[in-house]
Amino acid sequence: MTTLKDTTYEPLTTDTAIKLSKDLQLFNEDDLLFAHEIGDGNLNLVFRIQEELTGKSIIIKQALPYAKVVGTSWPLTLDRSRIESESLKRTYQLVPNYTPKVYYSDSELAVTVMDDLSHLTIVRKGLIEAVQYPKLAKDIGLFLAHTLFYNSDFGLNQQEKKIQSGRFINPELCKITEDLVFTDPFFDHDTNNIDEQLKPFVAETIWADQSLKLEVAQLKQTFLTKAETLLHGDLHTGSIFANDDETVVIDPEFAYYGPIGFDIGAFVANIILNYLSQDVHLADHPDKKAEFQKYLLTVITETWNVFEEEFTVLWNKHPQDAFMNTNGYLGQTLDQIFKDMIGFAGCKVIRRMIGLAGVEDVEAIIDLKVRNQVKQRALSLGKEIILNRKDISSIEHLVKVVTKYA
Ligand code: SR1
Ligand code: MG
Repeated sequence: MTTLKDTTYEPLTTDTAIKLSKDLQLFNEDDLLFAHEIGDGNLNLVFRIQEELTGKSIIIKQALPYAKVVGTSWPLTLDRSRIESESLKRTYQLVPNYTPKVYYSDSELAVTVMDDLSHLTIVRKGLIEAVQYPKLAKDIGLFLAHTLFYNSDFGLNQQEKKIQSGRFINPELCKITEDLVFTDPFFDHDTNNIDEQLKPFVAETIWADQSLKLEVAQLKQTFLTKAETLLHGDLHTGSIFANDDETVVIDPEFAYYGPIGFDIGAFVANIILNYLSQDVHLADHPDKKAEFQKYLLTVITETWNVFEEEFTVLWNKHPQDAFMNTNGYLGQTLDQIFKDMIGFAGCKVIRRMIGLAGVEDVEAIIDLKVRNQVKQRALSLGKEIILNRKDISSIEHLVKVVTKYA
């Protein structure tokens, strides 16, 4: 019998997704299964397969040979599916509580079959609704410390790290980040998505500022060359599922060996954007707004503090380099990660305001004039933290800068 998993690449349909899950014996042949395509990201198909009687369910994610957000005119490698499943498996070894389990992956079909996380919500959606996730900051801080440390030369055998980094060469997805995060938003580029009313502000504040461009050039160079650790590569709040008790990180198709500060900066940037958007979403509920924005600021500080504390514990517990007990080395390393993190957060804030892929937190603001005001504040904030990142001395200092823009 020919099973689907023996065939060559074709985009799945709900019927073929059901067939694949039966071929893989994840369900019985006579089970009554329902499939829905639930993908709302920029790139892939995502099917939820559920058995009617028991409610048992799985997710089948399949890469398309193009970027869904743009269409077939933007071809995109299917190898990202292999990268994603290998990253999920590696991450599951390190932090199983924060990672979906992969049941099957196939680089030919570009599919990854994994845990269904429908009992959780996407953090971006929850934050827009002003839902507080009590464990989010601690969990993400621990996730970051363990993944970033144990995939780096500080925590992984240094020969093994070189071999591992070879499996995560991800040129096409890195190119997306190089263009959409570090280049296009800083020029009048046709991938940008900018309302005409906002354009003069962008031209003056971002495109004409040579000192900003000089800093972004350095940050881009860091992204291009600093192969410190295996990154998630796209750790925004849409890549995190959570509820009161659990936090799970998904979607590492942008995984590659890059600078430690990058994932932390991505997460912080997305919290900042939600913080700014709440000025509008919660404008009619001032007490709730104050409380929720305070919560968001604690997410930023707690995430960094937990990351720093845990990274320090791991550094002392499992050092892989003879110099790691040298006085000052840990402090210097953390200081550099902190400054990189702030710079990357600034670039990510700016790209989400004027680049190809916006964020719902801000795009959901219906009144265009009000939305543009929020975008202006975000752009100014992003610019300030990029320019001043070397003088921002602590996470509390960063938070203080953020509060100026609310
Ligand atoms: C063409 S992909 C656009 C964006 O979506 C992903 O989530 C990444 O952030 C990428 O830059
Ligand atoms: Mg994604």
